[in-house]
Amino acid sequence: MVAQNSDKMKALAIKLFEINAFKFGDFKMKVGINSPVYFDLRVIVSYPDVMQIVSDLLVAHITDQQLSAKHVCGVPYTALPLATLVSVNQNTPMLVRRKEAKAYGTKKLIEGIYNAGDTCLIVEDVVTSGSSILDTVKDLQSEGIVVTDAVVVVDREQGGAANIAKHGVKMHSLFTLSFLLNTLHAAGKIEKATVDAVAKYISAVQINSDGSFVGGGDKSDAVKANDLQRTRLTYENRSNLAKSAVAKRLFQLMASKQTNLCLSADVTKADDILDIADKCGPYICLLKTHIDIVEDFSEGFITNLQALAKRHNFLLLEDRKFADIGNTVSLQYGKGLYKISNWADLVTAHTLPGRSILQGLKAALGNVEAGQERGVFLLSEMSASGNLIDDKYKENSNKIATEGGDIDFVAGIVCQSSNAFAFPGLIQLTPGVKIDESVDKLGQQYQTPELVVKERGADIGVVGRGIIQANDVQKAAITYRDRLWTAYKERVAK
Ligand code: S5P
Repeated sequence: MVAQNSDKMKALAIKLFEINAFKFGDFKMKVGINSPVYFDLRVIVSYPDVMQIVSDLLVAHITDQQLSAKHVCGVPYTALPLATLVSVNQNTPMLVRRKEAKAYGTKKLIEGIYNAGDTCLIVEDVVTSGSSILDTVKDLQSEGIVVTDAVVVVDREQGGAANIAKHGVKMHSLFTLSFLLNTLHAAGKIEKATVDAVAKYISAVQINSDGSFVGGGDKSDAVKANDLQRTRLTYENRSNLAKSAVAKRLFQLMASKQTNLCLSADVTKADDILDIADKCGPYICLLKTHIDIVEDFSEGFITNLQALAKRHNFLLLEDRKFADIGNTVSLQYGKGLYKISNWADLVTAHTLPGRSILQGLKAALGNVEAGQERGVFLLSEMSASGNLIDDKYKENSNKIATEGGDIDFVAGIVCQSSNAFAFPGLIQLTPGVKIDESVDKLGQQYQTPELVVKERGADIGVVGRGIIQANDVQKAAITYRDRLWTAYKERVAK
């Protein structure tokens, strides 16, 4: 790497992390096991400034390494726009490899003008085993094209360089995973524990080009030992990995106040809610409302509730469970009697309408000042017996929460089980918590604080009637706070 580009490289590493081109957590990989780091460089096409920097650095790297080839060819599909930019910037003709031969016409696998014996430089985004590069090399070689080098944006350092070297192709990477980890750590973006966990995993899981593991075995031990599984990380650590500003704030609040209790204040008189909020405020991280059950709603009530939230340091979650088209939820969130977006730090929403639910809610927010950010908890499971949610719905809900341009708005997921999502930057909110496991008359299913936190992955337990119907609400809040918090401490100490 040329010296003057080193600052640019560091800045780009941080930028890539900030735009979610890579994340830390516990992710399912193509090779069949989980990984503590996940790259998705597909997102960079949405950031022309990032595309520009990446392609400038690739061109500089190509010059620096003296890689002269007659053509460039990107590995489909993510690297195609990058290869295009490299081709245009250094005036090198491009070749395009099709993944499938056309069913009509020429049936060519390689598009562009070339002759047997021409040289070609491969451009790739992320390399794990190197198998995708080798697929492209094979198709080029069968046309008589000579490939000796590949320039790549990120080398995950899991054996890819050695695998492609066996086929006579040398890899030149802009970033190694180690460089990214060290840069993010030096910039205060990730903890030492994250760096160590990824490094440990990478050295344990080296992959052959056929997808098998070096040294054989299924490496399930390495996966079990994944220190970045969200349920093993502390709230402090996870606040650094969160993408939503409110999730960051809530994780920090939970850690400093030592509470993971959300009180569901499901009573119908404004003064009763204020009374419960005042008594239980010191022991909760969130106060959850159903504002449409309040019989004597007024703006003064909201002012008082916000004052209590400030005094006792908790956030407000309006459990509105939005579920309509974008335009309607935007109006329901920002307008009407309750003007929810004005006062609720967080709201809940169903994923039933798809991604537009996030866009609709966001549309209700104007310019948001720092400290006034808003967030949403998406429901991907329900505690009601006989609910219609199935595994596919759950999986798609997780995708909405973790992929796409609005994920900085998603603070967490409302669900009942630890397998609902993997990304540790999201908060699992689990309702249906009571000291005695039971079912109410209307199908609500309860589990104990210990079970939801230690077995079901809850980060925050939601307690309604377990507290509000107690003779002494404050004492009940303390009991639930203590039991949920102890369960969390035991979970992360394992
Ligand atoms: O699946 C769910 C999702 C939610 S947000 N199951 C739930 O019970 N809730 C809410 O949590 C519900 O609307 C209620 O406000 C609270 C549980 O109250 P409890 O009295 O049964 O503890």
